[in-house]
Amino acid sequence: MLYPQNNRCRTVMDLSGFWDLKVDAAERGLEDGWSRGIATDLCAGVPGSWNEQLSELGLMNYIGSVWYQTHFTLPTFWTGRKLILRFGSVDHHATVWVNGESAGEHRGGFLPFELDITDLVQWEGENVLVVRANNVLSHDTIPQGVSEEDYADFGKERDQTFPPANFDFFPYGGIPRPVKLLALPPQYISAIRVQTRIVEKAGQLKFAATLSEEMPGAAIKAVLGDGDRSIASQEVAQGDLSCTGEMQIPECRFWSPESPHLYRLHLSLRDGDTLLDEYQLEVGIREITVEGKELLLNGKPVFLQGFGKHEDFPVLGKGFSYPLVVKDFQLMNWIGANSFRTSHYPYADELMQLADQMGFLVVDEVPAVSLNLKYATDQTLQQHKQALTELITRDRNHPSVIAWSVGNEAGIWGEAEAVTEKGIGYWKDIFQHTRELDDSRPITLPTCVQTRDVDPAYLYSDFISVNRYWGWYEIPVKVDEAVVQLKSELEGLYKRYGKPILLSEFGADTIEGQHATYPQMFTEEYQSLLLAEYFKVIDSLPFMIGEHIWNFADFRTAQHHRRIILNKKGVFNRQREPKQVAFAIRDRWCSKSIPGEKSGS
Ligand code: BDP
Repeated sequence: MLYPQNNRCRTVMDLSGFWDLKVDAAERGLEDGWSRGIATDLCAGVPGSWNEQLSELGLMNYIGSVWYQTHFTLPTFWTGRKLILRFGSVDHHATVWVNGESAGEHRGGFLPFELDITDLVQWEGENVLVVRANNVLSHDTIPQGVSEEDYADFGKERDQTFPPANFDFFPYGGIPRPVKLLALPPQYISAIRVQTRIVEKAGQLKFAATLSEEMPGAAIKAVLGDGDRSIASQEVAQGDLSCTGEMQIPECRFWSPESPHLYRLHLSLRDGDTLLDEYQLEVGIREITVEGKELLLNGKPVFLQGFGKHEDFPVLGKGFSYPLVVKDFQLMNWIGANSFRTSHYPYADELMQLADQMGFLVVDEVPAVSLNLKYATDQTLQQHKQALTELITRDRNHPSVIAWSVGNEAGIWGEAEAVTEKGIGYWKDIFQHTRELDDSRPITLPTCVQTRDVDPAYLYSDFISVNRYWGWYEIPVKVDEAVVQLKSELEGLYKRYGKPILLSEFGADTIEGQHATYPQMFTEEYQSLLLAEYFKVIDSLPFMIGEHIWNFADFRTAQHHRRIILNKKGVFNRQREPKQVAFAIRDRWCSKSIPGEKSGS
């Protein structure tokens, strides 16, 4: 799926704004004809989650359907164009109508989808766009939902959250990312895939453009630009529905965190002298591999220093905000981070574009968080595969994406199925599906302590990712004992599987302003102590390829006695102010002689 772009052949209309809103707690909307239009005095900001912005109307903890509506008028010069409605994401299931006619639906949040509405619009007067967003999750969805019966089944009634959530972040709902209407030419480029490698010190760029239909006689002209210069060009004729080509760049500036150089690949689709369509893609030329105990970027070892993050901010919920992304990335630069994981779901397209520009190394995660294998069904597997397909087709051209994370902490419920036949078969299938979609990046799956050293993730991952809370959930307060466990566990995993390891989560809840002269959980000193001791372990193990602290910033969770409104493991608070530990991390990460490389390696 190509990100919307304005150019000589394409136009984008942004539908962000105040949309009408009507809550459908009784699920009567369909029957009562709301698809033709809703009558309401309420509105919500789109993009945005409905929860915090409308908490006064009782929507803070709402799980169910909410109907949204907006209007748009088409410019006459769009006549004859193909009209595509594009949602950056709807959490979690969307049903869409235009002028009362069904335009389609999409299951699964956090990922974009497009609907062709060319035949549904009217050219005179206003068009009515109605969307039903529903955030109900179940055993069959990705992520999975959870119920009272599930807690009882596992004897974990005290772990129940409000609203029920099978994960440790707030179950927001709504339309959190931009909605756009695209006017495409009748014949157009529908997808582009680029793959880059280094061959004998030169850059190699392979591209494949898919066309909307067969166009005998049409050809694609590809021009690779660097600043004002054109450095390579090629014309390729159509074979089936796609045009493929390959370029060599002898004096190549490879993409890396220290020098995130982007070339511009401009593709134009022509039939003789007629320009049918064009698209310009920013491409970074780089290669990422796992060899022995190292992660190599452009053939050199790279050490991932950064965070697990969340999309979360007061009032916005998971709503996209340009300034917030800039702020977070500036803070990551300030602290010396070169990497982050999109825990626990794909982040907004726009954020990924800035990661390319600013040179962050991203572990890109699908929303399969805390999968409970006991309850997983064929449908869960299908949804999981669909989410992976959508994620990879959306993000495969980003140089910043250096690995796919196919889930997070399966087996956290302690169910036997996670590590026996069912779990092993499930993950084998998921890893295979991912590799078929993209074999140019490593694949990983962060594990939890519950699945010990027999998690199927270890069998199939190219590098191992472990989330560990020794010194917090396990062996709290006795940090010296905790890190002994950590070290012996990491050594055991390396010995058994022989794969490099990323410590993909570790941290301590910390209330800014709380202090103690002795080890006291929740104080700023305790967070500093725990992280410092973890760093010593990491530095002593040659097979470690990175440290992702949990979390970049405090974030809202569902209500539970374990959480004081937020998960407080942030190095920054929810408003993005630094806690005390931020300065020590900055000293560590900024003092590395070569940014992005582990000192002494
Ligand atoms: C890990 C989860 C993460 C949680 C974290 C925590 O991967 O989503 O937020 O624990 O408890 O198990 O802080």
